[in-house]
Amino acid sequence: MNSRSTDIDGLNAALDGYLAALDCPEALRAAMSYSVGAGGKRLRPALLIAASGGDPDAVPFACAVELIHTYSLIHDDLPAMDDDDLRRGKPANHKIFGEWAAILAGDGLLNLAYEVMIGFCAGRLEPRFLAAADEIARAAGAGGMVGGQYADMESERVVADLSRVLYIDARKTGALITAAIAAGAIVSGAVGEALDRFRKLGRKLGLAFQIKDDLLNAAGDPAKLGKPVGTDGAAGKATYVSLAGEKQAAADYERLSRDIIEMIDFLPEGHALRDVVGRALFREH
Ligand code: GRG
Repeated sequence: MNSRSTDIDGLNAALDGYLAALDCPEALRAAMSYSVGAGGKRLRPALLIAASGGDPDAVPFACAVELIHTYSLIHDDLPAMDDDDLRRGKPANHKIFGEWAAILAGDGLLNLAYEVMIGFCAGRLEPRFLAAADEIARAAGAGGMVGGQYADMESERVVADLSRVLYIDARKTGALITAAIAAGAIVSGAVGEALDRFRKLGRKLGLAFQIKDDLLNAAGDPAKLGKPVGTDGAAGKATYVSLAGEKQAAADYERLSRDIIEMIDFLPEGHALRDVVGRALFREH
């Protein structure tokens, strides 16, 4: 077993433990556990743990980021939002449990993220842990992911140009990826300019991740992705790929990837973040 699977196994065990410890209706726990356990790349928690240098104190924050990410996917798939039937290769949460249960499962996961972070901080009272929780909370909220999703939903009524698409991508997708990297660095004690370097890396990686998502939606393998492709084009959705064109978007992605590889040069040889960033850039699903 390599260090990567050990990290992810530990993370999955911690997630299972938090879910099992909830004093809640069994059917709600089942709906929450269904989506957390449905697979997924665990990219954000892997980035967080790697950016911390593998600090075990990063695990609760890594779990919180994955819980927030999973809630956002459940809500995003609802008929009132993207109306998707498949997620992570399985039926979307509301397809199994129904709409109101899926809404509450998402709410439960979001709240659990804060219970995990605040519970951990309360037991330690160290400023770096509070700062990591603050980083994640702000990225997940109206100034970050929720605001980005709002602007994205609104785009059905507003003509979106590239600057609007970049605004949406930086918040809807980029904010949580940036916060994952920054929170990991904060746990490891990074402050000031050192922390800023991690944030800049997160912003670039967040944009690259979204462009790759758009490229995969345009021409990826549905079997590998676990969801249909071509949905953005069929819905006439404004994305980086639809506005810049597939060829230009692919070229921009190459350039961004090269910039990111240069940016991670500041990390010591063998630092785990190099590997996780590489995996994020060269993913096929
Ligand atoms: C509902 C508040 C709210 C926000 C939703 C995450 C999100 C915001 C929407 C998902 C729509 C989407 C497909 C965005 C593209 C980028 C993205 C976040 C893809 C999913 O992340 P992955 O590929 O998923 O890391 P896994 O399943 O591997 O964890």
